[in-house]
Amino acid sequence: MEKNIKDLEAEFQKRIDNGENIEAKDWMPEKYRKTHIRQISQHAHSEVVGMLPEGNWISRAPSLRRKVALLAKVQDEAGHGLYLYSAAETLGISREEMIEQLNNGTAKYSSIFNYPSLTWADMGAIGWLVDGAAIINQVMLTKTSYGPYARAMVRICKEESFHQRQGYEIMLTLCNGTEEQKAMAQDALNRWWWPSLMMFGPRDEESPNTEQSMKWKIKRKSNDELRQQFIDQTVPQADILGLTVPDKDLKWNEDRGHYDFGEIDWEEFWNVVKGNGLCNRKRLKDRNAAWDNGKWVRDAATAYAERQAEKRVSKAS
Ligand code: FAQ
Repeated sequence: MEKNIKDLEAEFQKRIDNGENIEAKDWMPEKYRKTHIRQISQHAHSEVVGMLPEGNWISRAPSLRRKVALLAKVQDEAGHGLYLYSAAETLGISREEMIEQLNNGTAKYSSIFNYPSLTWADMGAIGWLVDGAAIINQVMLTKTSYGPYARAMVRICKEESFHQRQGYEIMLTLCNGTEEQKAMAQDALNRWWWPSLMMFGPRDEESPNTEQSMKWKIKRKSNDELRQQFIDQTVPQADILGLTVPDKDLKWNEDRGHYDFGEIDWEEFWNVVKGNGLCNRKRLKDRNAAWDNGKWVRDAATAYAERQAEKRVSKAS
């Protein structure tokens, strides 16, 4: 006898509760599939758009060593985008559809990449803070319930940890340098601190997706829990650098065992998410140009693959 949807859903939830991974060919509720397509594709787009603020500095890195490291980091982000697009494709959406959604502005990507990278110190701040925030969020995702996403995240996290160290080392060098260099590092921290806190998403009570995503173990910790973890971890790192976190309300709370912190400007956050940040339009323009200018490469690769396939067929016959 065919099972009804309620039985299937109950069995599915039981598998999740037992800590089993869900695989591409397993039965899953339509909403679980759609939530994953949404989150994984947004994540992939973030990695791809995330290359732009750093790509801006590759040709201006202050030494060959810095250039090589930054180039490797940006290439890693491209790779992360590709693993993630592949993971999303297992759920029945094509890469072309996802890229079309990014390029026509209907898909979201992380708010953080709509801020400009103005000085070399921004490369330090992005690695330290943005990759630092990304790792905290993504370590949790290595245990997410959807197998292809969880497995992609394992490798991504290893690479993000190199990225974070690369950024912190830039900050450390600047902070041990001249007064002017230290001031540059402080200025970068001032500009990137609050947008980094926004990366974790809205407050839990304003987050429509968290409750269901926690039940399905897509998220293992809430936006606010992860944000607090990031602050508790990062403030002592700023102290080592001798920099001041730009929050007058930041204070260790002995009773909570956490830092208290000031109010995030949520109006700014939603404004950026809606497409009105400092760089939203430029980011989309650049992604569209990259897509259009890369057409000849895609066409050549497809023609080559077809030729190879034809050769295999004629050899076999
Ligand atoms: N920006 O209900 P929630 C990186 C949207 S990768 C823009 O809390 P959810 C690597 C959210 O989509 C960084 N939109 O949503 C790198 C939802 O809208 P929707 C990216 C945001 O999904 C480093 C609405 O607000 N990481 O940095 C943002 O449960 C350096 C309501 O929010 C990931 O994508 C935001 N910050 O939780 C690369 C990790 N926050 O879709 C280059 C995977 C929220 O309903 C250089 N994603 N929204 O229309 C996640 O963990 C989750 O999706 C959250 C949001 C935590 C981001």
